[in-house]
Amino acid sequence: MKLYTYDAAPSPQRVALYMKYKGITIDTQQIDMTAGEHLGDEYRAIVPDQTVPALVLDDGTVLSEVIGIIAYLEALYPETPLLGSTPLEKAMITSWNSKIYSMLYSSIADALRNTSPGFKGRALPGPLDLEQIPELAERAKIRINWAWKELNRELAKRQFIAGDKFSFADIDLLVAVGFSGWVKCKPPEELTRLHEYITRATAELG
Ligand SMILES: N[C@@H](CCC(=O)N[C@@H](CS)C(=O)NCC(=O)O)C(=O)O
Repeated sequence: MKLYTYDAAPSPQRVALYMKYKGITIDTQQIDMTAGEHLGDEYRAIVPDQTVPALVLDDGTVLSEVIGIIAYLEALYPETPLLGSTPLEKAMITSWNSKIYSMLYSSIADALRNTSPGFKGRALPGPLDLEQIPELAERAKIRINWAWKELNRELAKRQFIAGDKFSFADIDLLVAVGFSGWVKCKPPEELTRLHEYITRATAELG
């Protein structure tokens, strides 16, 4: 199998941190997003979604959703589980993965892509070219700030976001914290539980 990725981008970072934590190595090719390589014919022929990361399996199957890539790798490398072991752990981690995606990734991406000149005409990732809607960026910033408060409240209940063990949902959240810096919406200092959590979860990554 082969992984197409771009180290500087947040979705690829989620896969990279997972692989590092698990000690997995895969034949990897960087797709230079700044040069628009992901939009070129060559990459589109391999990955019609035109996004990174993408894992191409030996039978030609293309996995272009981060959670699909992680589910596949987790089944191949079950040691040190990061998607949970018990039914409850699995349900909690999957739920938080989805929540963090909608609360944070989609709103941070909206804030970035609806204002940045580099994303003019490309307000969403993927093959559909759409114009920017600056009002969506304003709404997105409200959603991001609300998400930090919600997460700070949730973290009163648990050590890690989906339970008392470090999981892939924590990788999702740590990468989202970094990504939020791209739109100057990092978690406010006064959310102390969230900041303590960031320190604790980052330490797990070694
Ligand atoms: N469906 C993917 C989306 C991945 C995604 O949005 N990747 C971004 C990089 S972080 C991308 O490829 N963007 C393409 C573009 O900006 O045109 C997921 O699992 O989250």
